[in-house]
Amino acid sequence: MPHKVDENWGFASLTVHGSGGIDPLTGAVSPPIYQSSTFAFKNAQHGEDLFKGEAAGYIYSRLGNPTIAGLEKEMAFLEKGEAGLAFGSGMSASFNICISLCSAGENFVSSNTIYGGTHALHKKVMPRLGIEPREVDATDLNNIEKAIDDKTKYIFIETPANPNLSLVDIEVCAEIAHRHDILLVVDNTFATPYLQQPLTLGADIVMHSATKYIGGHGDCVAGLAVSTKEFINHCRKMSLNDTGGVLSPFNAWLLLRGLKTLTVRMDRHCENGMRVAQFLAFHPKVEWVSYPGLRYHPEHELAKKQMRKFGGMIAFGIKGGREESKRFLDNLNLCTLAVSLGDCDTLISHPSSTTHSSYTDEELAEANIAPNLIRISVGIEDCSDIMDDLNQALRKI
Ligand code: LCS
Repeated sequence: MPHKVDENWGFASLTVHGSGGIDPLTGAVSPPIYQSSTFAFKNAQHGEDLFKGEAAGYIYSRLGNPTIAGLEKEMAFLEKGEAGLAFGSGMSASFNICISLCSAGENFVSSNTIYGGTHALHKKVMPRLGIEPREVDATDLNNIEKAIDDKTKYIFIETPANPNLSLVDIEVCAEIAHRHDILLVVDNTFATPYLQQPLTLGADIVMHSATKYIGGHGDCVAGLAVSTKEFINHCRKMSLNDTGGVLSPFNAWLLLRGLKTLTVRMDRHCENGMRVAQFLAFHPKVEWVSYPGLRYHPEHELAKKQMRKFGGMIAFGIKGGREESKRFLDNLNLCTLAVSLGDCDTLISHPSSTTHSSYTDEELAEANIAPNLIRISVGIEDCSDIMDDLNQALRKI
């Protein structure tokens, strides 16, 4: 069934028709879910050849699966990389990337403003494997450069960062990495490939918690990475196949379905995000707002340079203390009080007591995660309803 995808199409066309496209066997427009753990060999020799890598084909779904392969190909396409790799969660992606690049006795340098689970992976898990995490304030790239030594294997950044929406200059960071002959890994979860394509800015590996905007509907946990064929083969064979944190075929299908609407969802998230950020910025009960689209955001110019639009994530602080924040959150109706982000539904949370509770108070201060920081993942509802809900809850403080 011919289905030619032209790489020069616009992003929306690529997400709709992407390389996970029409099934060549049946013409099914929605990709089939190969819900099979194992794949029959034609004969004993075929089994041996597949294991030796001398024949192409599927063996066992921990090692590869056609539905998952469709997703990996499509994601590589959208991130403008050579190959993709799917994982059972974003954390599995982070862990497997790390152990593919570092061995005991080596280190990596990371921004200190990152998802709390990634911070816990760095600080609690990797040292037990003899791998040293060096977390620094990456809003000043001199700190990154100073932390690099001859045992450093890669730099890890999240931009925009969870939860305070600070930005790191990907291009400059890639220059630093390459000057030291090491790799740059970018967590692109907040931006998605529609808003930002780190590989085109010089990064070597891009990763996602696909649980978020890629899936888009809050119905599956998943991770993705895109890089060169060489790195992806290495990560698959030297780490993921043996550690086993793979995605299920059904969840791969959910992500392929999510990708079809990525562009329209992101346009709406961005439009609502900007309006909610402006509304909060002028609200008398709000102390501060961090949204890359606001002119006074410290990295607004950088956001314009490396992002297409500014996204749907906002951090803000309420005047007063923890009690005022709790009263505000407890009075919301439309905005759902929950962790995670990137869903159609507006989700709101207090990171320092939830997603970022792996940080000590000192680490929170160093990472500029304020005690009154509230994070909102602006959904795709009618924006006036989101703002009305925020307004009525703010008025109850
Ligand atoms: N990277 C970023 C930027 C994230 O926000 C998350 C999860 C991960 C990686 C890990 O991905 P997962 O294993 O959950 O798919 N962030 C969450 C958050 O902010 N609230 O709940 C999960």
